[in-house]
Amino acid sequence: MHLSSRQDYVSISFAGQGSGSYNNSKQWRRQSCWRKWKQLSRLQRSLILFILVLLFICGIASYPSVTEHLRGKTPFISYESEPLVGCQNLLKAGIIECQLTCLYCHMLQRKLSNKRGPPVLQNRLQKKGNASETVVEDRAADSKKEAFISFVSFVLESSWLEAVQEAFRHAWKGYKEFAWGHDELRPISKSYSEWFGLGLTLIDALDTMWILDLKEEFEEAKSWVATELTFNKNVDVNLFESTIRILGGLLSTYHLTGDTLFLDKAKDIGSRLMPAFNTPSKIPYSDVNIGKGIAHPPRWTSDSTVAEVTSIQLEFRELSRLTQEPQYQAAVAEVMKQVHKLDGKLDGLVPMFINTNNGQFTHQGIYTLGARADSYYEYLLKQWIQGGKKENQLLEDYLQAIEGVKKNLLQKSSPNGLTFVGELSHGQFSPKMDHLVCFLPGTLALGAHNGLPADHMDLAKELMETCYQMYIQMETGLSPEIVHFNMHQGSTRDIDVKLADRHNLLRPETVESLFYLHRLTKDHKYQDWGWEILQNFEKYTKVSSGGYTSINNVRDPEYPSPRDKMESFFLGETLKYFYLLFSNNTNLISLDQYVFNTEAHPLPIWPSTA
Ligand code: DMJ
Repeated sequence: MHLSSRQDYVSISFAGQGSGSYNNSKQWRRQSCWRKWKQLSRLQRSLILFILVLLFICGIASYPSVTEHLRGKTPFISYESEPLVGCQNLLKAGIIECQLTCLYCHMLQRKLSNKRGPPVLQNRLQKKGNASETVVEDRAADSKKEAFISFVSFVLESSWLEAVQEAFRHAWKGYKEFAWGHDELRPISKSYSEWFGLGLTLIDALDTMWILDLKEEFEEAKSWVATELTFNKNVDVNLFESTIRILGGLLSTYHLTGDTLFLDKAKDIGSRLMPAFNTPSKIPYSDVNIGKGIAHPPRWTSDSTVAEVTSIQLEFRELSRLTQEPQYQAAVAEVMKQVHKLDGKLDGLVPMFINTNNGQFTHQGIYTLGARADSYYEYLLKQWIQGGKKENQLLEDYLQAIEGVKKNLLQKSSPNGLTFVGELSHGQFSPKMDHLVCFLPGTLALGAHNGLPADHMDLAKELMETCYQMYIQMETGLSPEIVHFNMHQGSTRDIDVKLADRHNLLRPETVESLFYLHRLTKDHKYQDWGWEILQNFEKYTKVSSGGYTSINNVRDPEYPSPRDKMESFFLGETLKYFYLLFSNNTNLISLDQYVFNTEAHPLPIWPSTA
């Protein structure tokens, strides 16, 4: 039998629970054992005792190697393996406390000898007999079950967290050897690519190393920041990308470590990005030369992307709070104020482009939660949370937009009825969904956690299932960049992928949402799903000499066709969210104290006096 989740562990182990004659049979077994023991000759008894002592000594002698294995590189319990065997191994390793050992043996024994019908029926028969005794036994069984669940969770948690640390070390090894101080690793060609020339991967990964407790790696990266990183460079950078990855990464690392090196660097890059806001409309340009202090739009247009100009607010607001210099917050607040008032929205949904000269939406009539609009919605909610839930306009825009999603973009697929978020183009619905949209389940769950309508959580759960299906329905178990859902009666599969959309860039959104869903519902199935996805990244994107690569074809497990690039967000976001997903410690970046920017950098929720 193949078992693939913690749920299976638990249900199998408890399958035999509920028999009414447990106490009597235990007594009977004990008495008959004692009788048999007394029937043995003195020589036989001595021999048995001698063997038991020998086994005990062997057990002690093998203890260091076993514990070493438990701490070792591969998780001790193979996720794919039969869980009962896994538990037996743990028993052999002697890491279960006495009571739990007995509990497990007891359950295993009862499972094997359970030939009297399903537990529900047994419970009913038992309840007919002696009601009060049953209540006591049920409670005892419940607490044993709880103990068992928390034990299994503990073992899985340690081995899964260690697997993420190991993945990070492997990615870091490639970056360190072939791309140190450059923007991105090209793991296949053992080289690097440059985007801004600012050590993007290193900066994006700083707080991940801190959170994953990789102190050595963190220290070497920190010393690069201290000695090598300079923003006094004649380079064009994208305002949005450098804000979320560099400014966001430096600010969060400052908060986690308290080291002012990172705050100084954050102030430096923040102030160098400000020329982007010098436009006729005050809607910022997409690009800025941080050495010359000159900003400009892309060569082919004077438009900026709506998601880009509305997803830099968390970072600039925080910079103002820390420096007590209001110009950063003022600049990004002006953008929100204008977008709030603009015509051209559909039930709170925004178009994808905005003009930097006149401040109006352009290319109107297309509405998506994917590329070019996604984080607008995310930052409405997160700014409201960051500021202590006082800025009502942000909340109203967010709530209206979610209603707009439900009314215009939400549909179900055929044949299995997966809920998905499509797109609207001039009144025409398209069942196309970007992987980027998978940030939405997490954002909805975060909103519900902060007092927004409970049906947001219901929708979050449905969309989470869809995003998971986007992975497991592919031959590699990895999601493509874009999927199309079938809506016609009689379709045989829910998800189609066009040839051009089959790539996977190691993106974080699904893992991010799994983290929120697990953290906020405590349902371990989300961890199980995440573990499955991590295994698939390991299998199809890991490069043996170091690093992980994006791939071209998630539908071809024989040749997924590596793209030779490890995006900085794989370390900044994907691995960080895996770690936070697998951790059961709700205080590890508490969602009541921090809000994550769209690049997974945690920034503090402002204290109410601020
Ligand atoms: C990241 O840079 C951010 O999460 C952004 O909001 C969307 N795209 C990438 C990751 O997919």
